[in-house]
Amino acid sequence: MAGNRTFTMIKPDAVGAGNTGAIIKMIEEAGFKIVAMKKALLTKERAGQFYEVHKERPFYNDLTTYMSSGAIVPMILEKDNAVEDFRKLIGATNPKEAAEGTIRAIFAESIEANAIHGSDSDENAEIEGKFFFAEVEKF
Ligand code: DGI
Repeated sequence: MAGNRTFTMIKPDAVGAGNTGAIIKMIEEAGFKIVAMKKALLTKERAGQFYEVHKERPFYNDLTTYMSSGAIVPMILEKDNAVEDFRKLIGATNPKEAAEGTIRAIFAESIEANAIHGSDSDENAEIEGKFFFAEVEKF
């Protein structure tokens, strides 16, 4: 049986630093299958929609400016227990607290420019995947 799915995007700091390939390699080596992938640029407005749940937070304006500052690489990934296992692979939001060997521990620059996103629930994985991809782009 196919595993379930999560959504991720490699963020502007990591794409800009040329770490896209190294991060995708870690994702595939951890057993995730890439179901959909592209390179994209978010406008500040679309970044604001993606992070709508954070709109009352003090860092919302900086976050949406940062997330629209350069290219991102969104992906839908498939694996058993995808959401939880992927959050383990990327590590804590703040790279100073991220476990050794996690993607954020290796590649993140700061709590804001933290290299990669990972959905926090199956429901959000579905919503976030639809934000970037049409059904015909998923294989
Ligand atoms: O699910 P996560 O990405 O690990 O974390 P989250 O959903 O709590 O926050 C979404 C993003 O917002 C996070 O990846 C980086 C940014 N962020 C979260 N907390 C802070 C923050 N940015 C700043 N500048 N300060 C924060 O305290």
